[in-house]
Amino acid sequence: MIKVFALALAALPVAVTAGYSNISKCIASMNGKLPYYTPEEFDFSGQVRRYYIAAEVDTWDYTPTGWDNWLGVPMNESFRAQTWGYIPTNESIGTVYDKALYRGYTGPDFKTPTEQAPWQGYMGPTLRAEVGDMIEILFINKMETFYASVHSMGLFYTKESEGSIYYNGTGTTPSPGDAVAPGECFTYKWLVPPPDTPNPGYVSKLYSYHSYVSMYQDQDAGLSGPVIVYEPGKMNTTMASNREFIVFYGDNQESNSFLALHNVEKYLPAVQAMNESSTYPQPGPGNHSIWYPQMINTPKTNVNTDMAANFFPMNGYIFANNPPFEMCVNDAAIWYLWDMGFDTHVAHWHGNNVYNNGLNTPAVPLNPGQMVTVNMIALNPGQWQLICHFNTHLSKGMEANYIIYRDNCPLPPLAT
Ligand SMILES: [Cu+2]
Repeated sequence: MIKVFALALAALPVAVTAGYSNISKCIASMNGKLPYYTPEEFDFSGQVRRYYIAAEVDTWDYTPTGWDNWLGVPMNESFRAQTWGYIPTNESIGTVYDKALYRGYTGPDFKTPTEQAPWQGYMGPTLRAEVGDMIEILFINKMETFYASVHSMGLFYTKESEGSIYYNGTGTTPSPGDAVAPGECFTYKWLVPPPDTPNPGYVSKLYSYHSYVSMYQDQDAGLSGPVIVYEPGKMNTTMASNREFIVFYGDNQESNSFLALHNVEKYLPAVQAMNESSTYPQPGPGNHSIWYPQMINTPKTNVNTDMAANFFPMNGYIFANNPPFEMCVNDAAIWYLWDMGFDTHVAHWHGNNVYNNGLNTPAVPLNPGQMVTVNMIALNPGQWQLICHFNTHLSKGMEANYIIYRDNCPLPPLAT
Protein backbone atom coordinates (compact mmCIF):
# COMPACT_ATOMS: atom_id res chain seq x y z
CA MET A 1 0.00 0.00 0.00
CA ILE A 2 2.82 2.38 0.76
CA LYS A 3 4.46 3.21 -2.50
CA VAL A 4 7.13 5.51 -3.75
CA PHE A 5 5.32 6.91 -6.67
CA ALA A 6 5.94 9.64 -9.18
CA LEU A 7 3.51 10.01 -11.98
CA ALA A 8 2.61 12.46 -14.71
CA LEU A 9 -0.78 13.97 -14.03
CA ALA A 10 -1.82 13.45 -17.61
CA ALA A 11 -1.64 9.75 -16.87
CA LEU A 12 -4.01 9.82 -13.86
CA PRO A 13 -5.71 6.45 -13.82
CA VAL A 14 -9.39 6.11 -14.54
CA ALA A 15 -10.10 2.69 -13.12
CA VAL A 16 -12.89 0.57 -14.44
CA THR A 17 -15.48 -0.03 -11.72
CA ALA A 18 -17.14 -3.02 -13.31
CA GLY A 19 -16.27 -6.36 -11.87
CA TYR A 20 -15.28 -5.86 -8.24
CA SER A 21 -12.83 -8.71 -8.53
CA ASN A 22 -12.53 -9.18 -4.77
CA ILE A 23 -16.22 -8.93 -3.97
CA SER A 24 -16.68 -12.61 -3.09
CA LYS A 25 -13.76 -12.36 -0.66
CA CYS A 26 -15.32 -9.25 0.92
CA ILE A 27 -18.71 -10.98 1.20
CA ALA A 28 -17.06 -14.04 2.76
CA SER A 29 -15.49 -11.73 5.36
CA MET A 30 -19.00 -10.86 6.59
CA ASN A 31 -18.86 -14.03 8.64
CA GLY A 32 -19.86 -12.85 12.09
CA LYS A 33 -16.41 -13.67 13.43
CA LEU A 34 -15.01 -11.17 15.89
CA PRO A 35 -11.84 -9.26 14.90
CA TYR A 36 -8.42 -10.48 16.04
CA TYR A 37 -8.60 -8.45 19.25
CA THR A 38 -11.57 -7.48 21.38
CA PRO A 39 -11.60 -5.25 24.47
CA GLU A 40 -11.64 -7.15 27.74
CA GLU A 41 -15.00 -5.80 28.86
CA PHE A 42 -16.69 -6.58 25.54
CA ASP A 43 -19.39 -9.19 26.04
CA PHE A 44 -20.60 -10.11 22.54
CA SER A 45 -24.38 -10.14 22.28
CA GLY A 46 -24.16 -12.41 19.23
CA GLN A 47 -26.02 -9.75 17.26
CA VAL A 48 -24.27 -8.75 14.01
CA ARG A 49 -25.60 -5.66 12.21
CA ARG A 50 -24.74 -5.83 8.52
CA TYR A 51 -24.62 -2.81 6.24
CA TYR A 52 -23.84 -2.40 2.53
CA ILE A 53 -22.37 0.97 1.67
CA ALA A 54 -20.99 2.36 -1.59
CA ALA A 55 -19.00 5.53 -2.20
CA GLU A 56 -20.34 7.08 -5.36
CA VAL A 57 -20.29 10.35 -7.24
CA ASP A 58 -23.72 11.92 -7.35
CA THR A 59 -25.09 15.31 -8.31
CA TRP A 60 -26.14 17.42 -5.35
CA ASP A 61 -28.11 20.67 -5.21
CA TYR A 62 -27.73 22.73 -2.03
CA THR A 63 -30.97 24.61 -2.90
CA PRO A 64 -33.33 22.17 -4.64
CA THR A 65 -36.31 24.56 -4.30
CA GLY A 66 -34.42 27.25 -6.21
CA TRP A 67 -35.36 29.73 -3.48
CA ASP A 68 -33.69 31.44 -0.60
CA ASN A 69 -36.50 30.41 1.72
CA TRP A 70 -35.12 32.54 4.52
CA LEU A 71 -35.61 35.76 2.60
CA GLY A 72 -38.53 34.38 0.59
CA VAL A 73 -37.06 35.15 -2.83
CA PRO A 74 -35.72 33.11 -5.75
CA MET A 75 -32.02 32.46 -5.44
CA ASN A 76 -31.03 34.95 -8.13
CA GLU A 77 -32.80 37.73 -6.19
CA SER A 78 -31.17 36.85 -2.87
CA PHE A 79 -28.49 39.34 -1.89
CA ARG A 80 -26.96 36.72 0.35
CA ALA A 81 -26.76 34.18 -2.47
CA GLN A 82 -25.16 36.89 -4.61
CA THR A 83 -22.74 37.88 -1.85
CA TRP A 84 -21.49 34.35 -1.29
CA GLY A 85 -21.19 33.34 -4.94
CA TYR A 86 -24.14 30.93 -5.08
CA ILE A 87 -25.59 32.26 -8.35
CA PRO A 88 -24.53 30.24 -11.40
CA THR A 89 -22.71 32.21 -14.09
CA ASN A 90 -20.24 31.31 -16.82
CA GLU A 91 -17.51 31.62 -14.21
CA SER A 92 -19.23 30.36 -11.05
CA ILE A 93 -20.81 26.95 -10.59
CA GLY A 94 -23.74 28.05 -8.40
CA THR A 95 -25.32 25.46 -6.07
CA VAL A 96 -25.22 22.21 -8.08
CA TYR A 97 -22.07 20.11 -7.68
CA ASP A 98 -20.97 16.55 -8.12
CA LYS A 99 -20.18 15.17 -4.69
CA ALA A 100 -18.79 11.93 -3.31
CA LEU A 101 -21.46 10.38 -1.10
CA TYR A 102 -21.97 7.20 0.87
CA ARG A 103 -25.10 5.41 -0.25
CA GLY A 104 -26.69 2.44 1.50
CA TYR A 105 -27.98 -0.71 -0.22
CA THR A 106 -30.11 -3.58 1.02
CA GLY A 107 -27.70 -6.35 0.00
CA PRO A 108 -24.34 -7.31 -1.48
CA ASP A 109 -25.56 -6.90 -5.06
CA PHE A 110 -25.73 -3.13 -4.40
CA LYS A 111 -28.87 -2.85 -6.54
CA THR A 112 -31.62 -1.64 -4.18
CA PRO A 113 -30.93 1.54 -2.21
CA THR A 114 -31.96 1.54 1.44
CA GLU A 115 -34.76 3.90 2.43
CA GLN A 116 -33.66 7.16 3.93
CA ALA A 117 -35.70 10.03 5.39
CA PRO A 118 -35.78 12.99 2.96
CA TRP A 119 -34.32 15.36 5.58
CA GLN A 120 -31.21 13.17 5.79
CA GLY A 121 -29.90 14.87 2.63
CA TYR A 122 -26.37 14.06 1.56
CA MET A 123 -25.44 12.09 4.67
CA GLY A 124 -24.65 8.43 4.30
CA PRO A 125 -27.02 5.77 5.62
CA THR A 126 -27.74 5.68 9.36
CA LEU A 127 -26.02 2.68 10.94
CA ARG A 128 -27.61 1.40 14.14
CA ALA A 129 -26.44 -1.03 16.80
CA GLU A 130 -26.88 -1.84 20.49
CA VAL A 131 -24.13 -2.03 23.07
CA GLY A 132 -22.60 -5.52 22.80
CA ASP A 133 -23.19 -5.79 19.03
CA MET A 134 -20.79 -6.03 16.12
CA ILE A 135 -21.27 -3.99 12.94
CA GLU A 136 -20.04 -5.46 9.66
CA ILE A 137 -19.86 -3.10 6.70
CA LEU A 138 -19.38 -4.33 3.16
CA PHE A 139 -17.99 -1.24 1.48
CA ILE A 140 -17.41 -0.80 -2.25
CA ASN A 141 -15.86 2.16 -4.02
CA LYS A 142 -17.94 2.97 -7.09
CA MET A 143 -15.92 6.10 -7.92
CA GLU A 144 -13.75 6.08 -11.01
CA THR A 145 -10.64 7.89 -9.84
CA PHE A 146 -10.59 8.61 -6.12
CA TYR A 147 -10.00 6.45 -3.06
CA ALA A 148 -12.29 6.21 -0.03
CA SER A 149 -12.46 4.56 3.37
CA VAL A 150 -14.95 4.20 6.22
CA HIS A 151 -13.43 5.44 9.46
CA SER A 152 -15.51 5.13 12.63
CA MET A 153 -15.65 7.95 15.16
CA GLY A 154 -16.28 6.38 18.54
CA LEU A 155 -16.81 2.65 18.07
CA PHE A 156 -14.12 0.03 18.65
CA TYR A 157 -12.02 -1.14 15.68
CA THR A 158 -8.77 -2.98 15.23
CA LYS A 159 -6.02 -1.48 13.05
CA GLU A 160 -7.33 -3.49 10.10
CA SER A 161 -10.68 -1.68 10.24
CA GLU A 162 -9.38 1.79 11.16
CA GLY A 163 -9.92 3.15 7.66
CA SER A 164 -6.91 5.43 7.86
CA ILE A 165 -3.18 5.02 7.61
CA TYR A 166 -0.20 6.64 9.29
CA TYR A 167 1.90 8.09 6.55
CA ASN A 168 5.35 6.74 5.83
CA GLY A 169 4.17 3.42 7.20
CA THR A 170 5.03 4.19 10.79
CA GLY A 171 3.84 1.85 13.47
CA THR A 172 1.22 -0.01 11.56
CA THR A 173 0.66 -2.63 8.93
CA PRO A 174 -1.25 -1.12 6.04
CA SER A 175 -4.70 -2.59 5.45
CA PRO A 176 -6.67 -2.55 2.18
CA GLY A 177 -9.37 -0.80 4.24
CA ASP A 178 -7.10 2.23 4.77
CA ALA A 179 -7.94 3.37 1.24
CA VAL A 180 -10.26 1.35 -0.94
CA ALA A 181 -9.32 1.77 -4.58
CA PRO A 182 -11.86 2.40 -7.34
CA GLY A 183 -13.57 -0.88 -8.15
CA GLU A 184 -12.44 -2.49 -4.89
CA CYS A 185 -14.17 -3.50 -1.66
CA PHE A 186 -13.43 -4.01 2.02
CA THR A 187 -15.30 -5.44 5.00
CA TYR A 188 -14.99 -3.33 8.14
CA LYS A 189 -15.82 -4.70 11.59
CA TRP A 190 -16.69 -2.40 14.46
CA LEU A 191 -17.67 -3.36 17.99
CA VAL A 192 -19.87 -1.49 20.47
CA PRO A 193 -18.26 -2.11 23.87
CA PRO A 194 -19.82 -0.95 27.17
CA PRO A 195 -17.93 2.39 27.30
CA ASP A 196 -19.86 3.41 24.15
CA THR A 197 -23.13 3.20 26.08
CA PRO A 198 -25.44 6.25 25.93
CA ASN A 199 -24.93 9.03 28.46
CA PRO A 200 -26.79 8.84 31.79
CA GLY A 201 -30.45 9.68 31.23
CA TYR A 202 -30.36 8.70 27.54
CA VAL A 203 -31.11 5.45 25.72
CA SER A 204 -29.26 6.33 22.53
CA LYS A 205 -26.18 8.20 21.41
CA LEU A 206 -24.80 9.53 18.15
CA TYR A 207 -21.50 8.42 16.69
CA SER A 208 -20.35 8.82 13.09
CA TYR A 209 -18.18 7.68 10.20
CA HIS A 210 -16.30 9.39 7.42
CA SER A 211 -13.65 8.80 4.77
CA TYR A 212 -10.08 9.33 5.92
CA VAL A 213 -7.84 8.98 2.89
CA SER A 214 -7.18 12.71 2.72
CA MET A 215 -9.65 13.90 5.30
CA TYR A 216 -9.83 17.57 4.38
CA GLN A 217 -10.56 16.91 0.71
CA ASP A 218 -12.73 13.86 1.49
CA GLN A 219 -14.86 15.98 3.83
CA ASP A 220 -15.34 18.78 1.35
CA ALA A 221 -16.34 16.19 -1.25
CA GLY A 222 -18.90 14.61 1.14
CA LEU A 223 -18.41 11.03 2.43
CA SER A 224 -19.86 11.34 5.95
CA GLY A 225 -22.55 9.41 7.79
CA PRO A 226 -24.16 8.83 11.21
CA VAL A 227 -24.18 5.91 13.66
CA ILE A 228 -26.69 5.59 16.49
CA VAL A 229 -25.91 3.34 19.45
CA TYR A 230 -28.68 2.14 21.78
CA GLU A 231 -28.72 0.48 25.16
CA PRO A 232 -29.03 -3.32 24.89
CA GLY A 233 -32.52 -4.30 23.77
CA LYS A 234 -33.67 -0.69 23.40
CA MET A 235 -33.24 -0.02 19.66
CA ASN A 236 -36.70 -0.98 18.42
CA THR A 237 -38.64 0.53 21.31
CA THR A 238 -36.65 3.78 21.14
CA MET A 239 -37.18 4.10 17.40
CA ALA A 240 -40.90 3.40 17.79
CA SER A 241 -41.49 5.84 20.64
CA ASN A 242 -39.39 8.84 19.51
CA ARG A 243 -38.97 11.02 16.46
CA GLU A 244 -35.26 10.74 15.70
CA PHE A 245 -33.53 13.50 13.75
CA ILE A 246 -29.89 13.77 12.79
CA VAL A 247 -28.54 17.22 11.93
CA PHE A 248 -25.13 17.44 10.32
CA TYR A 249 -23.60 20.89 10.67
CA GLY A 250 -20.83 20.79 8.10
CA ASP A 251 -19.04 23.09 5.77
CA ASN A 252 -18.16 22.40 2.20
CA GLN A 253 -15.37 24.33 0.53
CA GLU A 254 -16.12 23.12 -2.95
CA SER A 255 -12.80 24.48 -4.27
CA ASN A 256 -11.08 22.03 -1.91
CA SER A 257 -13.18 18.95 -2.72
CA PHE A 258 -11.25 16.25 -4.54
CA LEU A 259 -13.94 16.68 -7.21
CA ALA A 260 -13.22 20.43 -7.61
CA LEU A 261 -11.45 20.17 -10.96
CA HIS A 262 -13.99 17.63 -12.19
CA ASN A 263 -16.79 20.05 -11.24
CA VAL A 264 -15.22 23.00 -13.05
CA GLU A 265 -14.63 20.91 -16.16
CA LYS A 266 -18.22 19.65 -16.07
CA TYR A 267 -20.14 22.76 -15.03
CA LEU A 268 -17.91 25.60 -16.28
CA PRO A 269 -16.70 24.40 -19.67
CA ALA A 270 -15.58 27.93 -20.62
CA VAL A 271 -13.23 28.17 -17.64
CA GLN A 272 -9.76 26.71 -17.92
CA ALA A 273 -8.92 25.39 -14.49
CA MET A 274 -6.11 22.89 -14.31
CA ASN A 275 -3.76 21.10 -12.03
CA GLU A 276 -1.12 23.40 -10.61
CA SER A 277 1.80 21.24 -11.56
CA SER A 278 2.28 18.76 -14.32
CA THR A 279 4.00 16.16 -12.18
CA TYR A 280 3.85 15.00 -8.61
CA PRO A 281 6.91 15.70 -6.49
CA GLN A 282 9.79 13.34 -6.99
CA PRO A 283 10.97 11.56 -3.86
CA GLY A 284 14.16 13.14 -2.51
CA PRO A 285 17.09 11.39 -0.84
CA GLY A 286 16.48 9.38 2.31
CA ASN A 287 13.53 7.28 3.37
CA HIS A 288 10.83 9.18 1.54
CA SER A 289 7.61 7.50 0.70
CA ILE A 290 4.45 8.87 -0.79
CA TRP A 291 1.13 7.32 -0.01
CA TYR A 292 -0.43 7.07 -3.42
CA PRO A 293 -4.14 7.17 -2.40
CA GLN A 294 -3.64 10.35 -0.39
CA MET A 295 -1.81 11.96 -3.29
CA ILE A 296 -4.70 11.16 -5.62
CA ASN A 297 -7.30 12.54 -3.17
CA THR A 298 -5.28 15.75 -2.67
CA PRO A 299 -5.18 17.08 -6.19
CA LYS A 300 -3.61 20.54 -6.35
CA THR A 301 -5.79 22.47 -8.72
CA ASN A 302 -6.33 26.06 -9.77
CA VAL A 303 -9.96 25.99 -8.73
CA ASN A 304 -10.74 29.04 -6.59
CA THR A 305 -13.68 30.12 -4.46
CA ASP A 306 -15.05 32.34 -7.25
CA MET A 307 -15.56 29.21 -9.35
CA ALA A 308 -16.61 26.92 -6.51
CA ALA A 309 -18.12 28.51 -3.40
CA ASN A 310 -18.00 27.76 0.34
CA PHE A 311 -21.23 26.38 1.77
CA PHE A 312 -22.48 26.09 5.34
CA PRO A 313 -25.26 23.54 4.99
CA MET A 314 -27.28 21.44 7.39
CA ASN A 315 -27.55 17.92 5.98
CA GLY A 316 -26.48 19.43 2.64
CA TYR A 317 -29.19 22.09 2.43
CA ILE A 318 -28.87 25.86 2.75
CA PHE A 319 -31.41 28.67 3.14
CA ALA A 320 -34.17 26.41 4.57
CA ASN A 321 -34.26 24.15 1.52
CA ASN A 322 -34.43 21.07 3.74
CA PRO A 323 -37.39 18.69 3.73
CA PRO A 324 -38.66 19.61 7.21
CA PHE A 325 -38.18 17.64 10.40
CA GLU A 326 -41.74 16.75 11.44
CA MET A 327 -43.41 15.88 14.73
CA CYS A 328 -46.84 15.84 16.32
CA VAL A 329 -47.51 17.93 19.39
CA ASN A 330 -46.35 16.25 22.63
CA ASP A 331 -44.14 13.79 20.76
CA ALA A 332 -40.80 12.83 22.25
CA ALA A 333 -37.93 13.68 19.94
CA ILE A 334 -34.23 12.88 19.98
CA TRP A 335 -32.00 15.31 18.13
CA TYR A 336 -28.60 13.95 17.15
CA LEU A 337 -26.26 16.85 16.37
CA TRP A 338 -22.98 16.51 14.55
CA ASP A 339 -20.30 18.97 13.52
CA MET A 340 -17.59 18.26 10.95
CA GLY A 341 -15.34 20.68 9.14
CA PHE A 342 -13.41 23.71 10.29
CA ASP A 343 -15.78 25.65 12.49
CA THR A 344 -17.77 25.74 15.68
CA HIS A 345 -21.55 25.77 15.37
CA VAL A 346 -24.38 26.54 17.76
CA ALA A 347 -27.61 24.63 17.23
CA HIS A 348 -30.59 26.76 18.16
CA TRP A 349 -34.30 25.93 17.95
CA HIS A 350 -37.09 28.45 17.90
CA GLY A 351 -40.26 27.54 19.78
CA ASN A 352 -38.98 24.63 21.86
CA ASN A 353 -35.99 24.04 24.07
CA VAL A 354 -34.02 20.82 24.37
CA TYR A 355 -32.58 18.91 27.30
CA ASN A 356 -28.83 18.61 27.11
CA ASN A 357 -27.59 16.30 29.88
CA GLY A 358 -30.62 17.23 31.95
CA LEU A 359 -30.34 20.98 31.44
CA ASN A 360 -33.04 22.88 29.62
CA THR A 361 -31.44 25.02 26.89
CA PRO A 362 -32.31 26.77 23.61
CA ALA A 363 -28.77 26.41 22.21
CA VAL A 364 -26.21 23.61 21.99
CA PRO A 365 -22.58 24.36 21.06
CA LEU A 366 -20.72 22.00 18.76
CA ASN A 367 -17.07 21.71 17.87
CA PRO A 368 -15.63 19.98 14.78
CA GLY A 369 -15.72 16.24 15.21
CA GLN A 370 -18.18 16.48 18.09
CA MET A 371 -21.46 14.60 18.32
CA VAL A 372 -24.13 15.58 20.85
CA THR A 373 -27.44 13.86 21.60
CA VAL A 374 -30.27 15.92 23.15
CA ASN A 375 -33.97 15.39 23.87
CA MET A 376 -37.02 17.50 23.07
CA ILE A 377 -40.66 17.25 24.03
CA ALA A 378 -42.64 18.84 21.19
CA LEU A 379 -44.66 21.20 23.36
CA ASN A 380 -45.16 24.12 21.02
CA PRO A 381 -46.93 23.55 17.69
CA GLY A 382 -45.98 25.49 14.59
CA GLN A 383 -43.37 25.76 11.89
CA TRP A 384 -40.10 26.74 13.51
CA GLN A 385 -36.51 27.52 12.71
CA LEU A 386 -33.54 25.36 13.52
CA ILE A 387 -30.38 27.32 12.78
CA CYS A 388 -26.73 27.82 13.53
CA HIS A 389 -26.52 30.89 15.71
CA PHE A 390 -23.07 31.80 14.41
CA ASN A 391 -24.03 34.83 12.34
CA THR A 392 -21.78 34.33 9.32
CA HIS A 393 -22.85 30.70 9.05
CA LEU A 394 -26.48 31.74 9.23
CA SER A 395 -25.86 34.18 6.41
CA LYS A 396 -24.18 31.47 4.33
CA GLY A 397 -27.15 29.18 4.65
CA MET A 398 -27.31 27.42 8.02
CA GLU A 399 -31.01 27.52 8.63
CA ALA A 400 -33.63 24.80 8.43
CA ASN A 401 -37.27 24.32 9.41
CA TYR A 402 -38.96 21.90 11.72
CA ILE A 403 -42.70 21.44 12.11
CA ILE A 404 -44.82 20.42 15.08
CA TYR A 405 -48.36 19.61 13.99
CA ARG A 406 -51.14 20.51 16.40
CA ASP A 407 -54.24 19.04 14.79
CA ASN A 408 -54.66 16.24 12.24
CA CYS A 409 -51.04 15.20 12.49
CA PRO A 410 -50.20 13.40 9.22
CA LEU A 411 -47.46 11.28 10.79
CA PRO A 412 -47.92 7.73 12.06
CA PRO A 413 -48.35 7.96 15.84
CA LEU A 414 -45.54 7.01 18.15
CA ALA A 415 -45.73 4.01 20.41
CA THR A 416 -46.36 5.01 24.00
CU1 LIG B 1 -22.31 27.42 12.38
